[in-house]
Amino acid sequence: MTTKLKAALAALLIAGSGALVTETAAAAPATTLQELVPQPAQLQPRPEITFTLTATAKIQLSTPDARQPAELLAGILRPSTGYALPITDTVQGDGIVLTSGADPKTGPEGYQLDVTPKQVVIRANTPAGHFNAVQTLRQLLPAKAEAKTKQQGPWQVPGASILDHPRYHHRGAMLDVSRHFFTPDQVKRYIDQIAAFKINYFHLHLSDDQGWRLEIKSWPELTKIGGSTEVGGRTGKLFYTQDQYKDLVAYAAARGITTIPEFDVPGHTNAAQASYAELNCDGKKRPLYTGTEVGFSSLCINKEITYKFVEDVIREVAAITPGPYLHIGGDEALSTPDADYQTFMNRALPLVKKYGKTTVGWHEFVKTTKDTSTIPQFWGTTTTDENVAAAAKRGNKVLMSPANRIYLDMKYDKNTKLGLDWAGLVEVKDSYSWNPGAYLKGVAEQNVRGVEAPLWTETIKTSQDIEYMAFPRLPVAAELGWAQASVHNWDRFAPRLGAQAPRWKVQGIGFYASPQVPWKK
Ligand code: IFG
Repeated sequence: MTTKLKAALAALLIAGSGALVTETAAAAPATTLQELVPQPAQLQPRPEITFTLTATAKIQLSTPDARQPAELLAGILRPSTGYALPITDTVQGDGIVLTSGADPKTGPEGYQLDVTPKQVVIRANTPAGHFNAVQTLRQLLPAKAEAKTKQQGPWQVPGASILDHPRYHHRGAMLDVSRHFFTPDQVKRYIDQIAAFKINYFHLHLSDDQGWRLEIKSWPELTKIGGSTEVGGRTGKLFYTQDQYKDLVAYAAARGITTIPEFDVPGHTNAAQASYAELNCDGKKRPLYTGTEVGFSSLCINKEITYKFVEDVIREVAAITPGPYLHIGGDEALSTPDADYQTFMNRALPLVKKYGKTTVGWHEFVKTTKDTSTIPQFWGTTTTDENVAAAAKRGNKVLMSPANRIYLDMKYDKNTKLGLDWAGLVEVKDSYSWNPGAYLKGVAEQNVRGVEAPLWTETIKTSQDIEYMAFPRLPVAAELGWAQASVHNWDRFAPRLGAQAPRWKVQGIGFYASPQVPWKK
């Protein structure tokens, strides 16, 4: 019954009987508890409790695990509330407490969050748990908490007891900085945006036919020449120095995110082959390429220098990548004969191990190895792939990125100006309507490592372009990666997704207002 109808009915009763009719209890107002994305595993509303963050509140830590998460939270709330929000090492008084001693059910990435009248108490047993709790607390506060300038309060958090933990370990976002180059600040903006949804892996696609984007000291022409242009022909110093890359890795880590750098080999290599003649079988440099075709390039499989090149790249990148993974690409090697592809992987994969890292690769590579520690990233548009199923059977964990579900560069519909449509048109509901744990034949829940949403940038040039394509489907990927399979239901999820809109507006995110979603004003 609508509130208006209730009021009319109450008025009628009063008019009719003359007796004072107590106002029918209005339905509990929708609070931010019903708006959380991703949805927590366990949430018990405590409607009798409301916490209000006040000017004297402190952020109180009882574990060093919480230091960086606390600083992240303070960095978000100090500008919008105007409060000092000092971070203290003693737990005492009003404010936000980050402590250890979480229920073991929270596992390595979960947390508990309990709202009391004077404190919001976060318990987690790891830094990851505290980072994830901070992202939830952000969403429990009013949307204006996201503002960069001082807003009027009150800064209320609805009463609740939350015990949360993710469905999958790997919840990823990929940004292709090769087709179009993005500055460190543009990359950091995207890192900020994915962190808000508990994404914990950031995959940087750093080389392709159109650009080599990371300085390799032993092969300086890779960026001097290979990093001098992009799709469409813009020229400049379109690459990251190693210091800039390290800064991006640290920026992501300060938000609980592990960076996975990708150097795509043996295909997608024109930028490298335009930089060094000796990397080409005919000893001639390739011209720089600013188009958007794929599959025409291949390293020269039978030349020794190819493997010196690959080893030098892996060595230098591994040395500045604290995370355990390197991505070697391996996709669309259409100009590399199968036998040569096998030869190449036989030599490249051990090099990743030699430098202490674990290989991630687009799923084609997995037919070349029996190493079950390697991670095939499935990007197909089918629901069967015998090589991936065979690998899963051997014990490889599959990272799910089906292009016709979660490629963020796919057009939403035929009117979408940006993006491509080779995998089909992918509306928001299409991105949601699949189960990563039962999508690929022979790849069951226990064979899935997680979900990653790639954004390829053939047609994407600005942060606004990134945000139009990533929102709202990136939060959808985050929901699929985090929320329990049991709550997978579009009719329940869509309103939660729609309730994020005020927050995104405050953050200046120009999202696609899909007609499929009830957007909150
Ligand atoms: N496939 C290519 C990408 C990019 C993409 C655009 C993979 C693994 C099409 N490879 O996706 O380089 O061009 O949607």
